[in-house]
Amino acid sequence: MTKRIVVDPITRIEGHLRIEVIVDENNVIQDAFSSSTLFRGLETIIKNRDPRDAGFIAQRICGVCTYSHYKAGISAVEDALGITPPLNAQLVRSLMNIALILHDHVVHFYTLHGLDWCDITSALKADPAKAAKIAFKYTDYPLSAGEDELKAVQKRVSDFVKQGALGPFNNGYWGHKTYHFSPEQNLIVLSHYLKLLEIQREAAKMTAIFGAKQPHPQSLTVGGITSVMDVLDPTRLAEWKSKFEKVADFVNRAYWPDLIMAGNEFKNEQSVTKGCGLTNFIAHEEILIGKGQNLLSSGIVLDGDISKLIPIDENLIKEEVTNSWYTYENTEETQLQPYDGQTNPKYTGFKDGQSIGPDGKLIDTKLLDLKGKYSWIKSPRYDGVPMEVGPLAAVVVGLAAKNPYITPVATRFLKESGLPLNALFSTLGRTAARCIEAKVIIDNGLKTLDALIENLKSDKETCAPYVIDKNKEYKGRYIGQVPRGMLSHWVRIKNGVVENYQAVVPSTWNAGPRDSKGQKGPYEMSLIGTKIADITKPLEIIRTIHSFDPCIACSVHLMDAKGNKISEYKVDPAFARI
Ligand code: NFE
Ligand code: MG
Repeated sequence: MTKRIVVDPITRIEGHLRIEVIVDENNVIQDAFSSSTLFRGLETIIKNRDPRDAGFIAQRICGVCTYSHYKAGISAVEDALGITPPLNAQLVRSLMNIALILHDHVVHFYTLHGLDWCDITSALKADPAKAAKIAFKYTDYPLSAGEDELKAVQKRVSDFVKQGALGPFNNGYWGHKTYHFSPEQNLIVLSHYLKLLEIQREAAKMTAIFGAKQPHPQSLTVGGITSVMDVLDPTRLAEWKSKFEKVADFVNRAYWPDLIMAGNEFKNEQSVTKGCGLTNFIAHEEILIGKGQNLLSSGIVLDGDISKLIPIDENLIKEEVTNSWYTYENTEETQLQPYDGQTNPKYTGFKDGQSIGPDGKLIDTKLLDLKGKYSWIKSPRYDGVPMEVGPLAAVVVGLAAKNPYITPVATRFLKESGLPLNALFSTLGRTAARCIEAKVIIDNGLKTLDALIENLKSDKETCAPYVIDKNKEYKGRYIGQVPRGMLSHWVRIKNGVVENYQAVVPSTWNAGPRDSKGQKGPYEMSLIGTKIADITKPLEIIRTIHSFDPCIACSVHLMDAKGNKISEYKVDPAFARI
């Protein structure tokens, strides 16, 4: 007999995500459903506004990758108006993107995902002297892993635990059999978990140097940038560089070795190595390091075949809403290209049913309507096919493109962790790919700063002039790569205002529900075949979903523009998991 497991909400992510899976009598996942239960509305708000404001409003799509949507909104309007921003502006935008991606990746692995790999309670039993020695196995210069530092970490956390208030560590599945680090290895990761709190501040400041603040920077404008005084001030450039070096040091001496250790210790854990299910990947070039030169590559890899790199035809990017709480009106099409995309909500609710309760017994509850609409997220498709986006896609596409920056780093990772190439197509590979991408960026990010300094010697331009002709119609888009994968914004301008605006966001690609052909999205496919060791503690589901770094605010980007109450939600703590 099959049983339904519900995890709602998945925490340590942005937004509200519900996962329902169906397991067989051996607790192996047979089917999976990804649902956003959050409703917002930014695409609609941008309509009828001045196009120069689109980026400012679009960045409110998210509180995490605010800058991604800001840059995308500004760039889409520039594309529509035929504006090329000066090289200085392009390079400064790239410095901000570097800062955001590095910030997101380290925060993701430690704050959001780390406790899926690291068992805090085990770390408290570790021998710090032994742990300090073990740290040298993974790097010649371990960070925050000296014996005294590790003792202090242990004391700090055990004092906290003794108070009986576990705080951020409450409700964890400590002792779960799919944790594979030794107590000493857990202590090393725990030490980095705490150290990261300092490092993430430095990374956030890197964006603020050229953005005035972070989150929600303010210095991009259609045509260029406004942070001219910062760009012309050598001390500001040096400040960015010194913070970059601190983050780079953390990536080299903590993040990279910890992921090598995870590769070593989890390589036989079925729930993280069993394969993605869906092995279609799409990624876009990004991270300008010099005029016309990007660190990351564009393209598509189908069925995990990295011997073939397929170029992207952007007309084939479409979204459908068959299983999403929307309708398409005045059209026969099931999928719409984003220039003509629609955002019309149609909520159909939940169904009565039974699922596994926290004690393993069946309980009556509200469940997703598996035959109907079940998510606020749309289903993006490329040429009708679902695709995974994100750092794993960037690495896979980079390998297919023989990208000279990505290939050696990915190869080194596989060698040091002892994993075969096909191990990349898994939860473990997805988590590793984020670290590989971070390493590619820290190895090359200063090229962008050097290119800016060099260009400033002969060119001080920061903004291109332009006019908006109210009698003309325009359309344009931005397609690029942001922390969670390929992002595109699409705008039509008419009568001097935005006529239509659509964002097709990384987490939408990954978290979207089935389409009219029954093709499942990447989250759903990645769970099928996973064996759950204990159905009352579905850590395997959480670990795999966290490996995508979900951002549900981004993927829905819908709300009532007038601030009206649309619906009321009550979260049942019985289903919430850290
Ligand atoms: Ni809200 Fe985002 C990123 C964008 S969404 S975090 O990265 O765009 O997946
Ligand atoms: Mg959208």
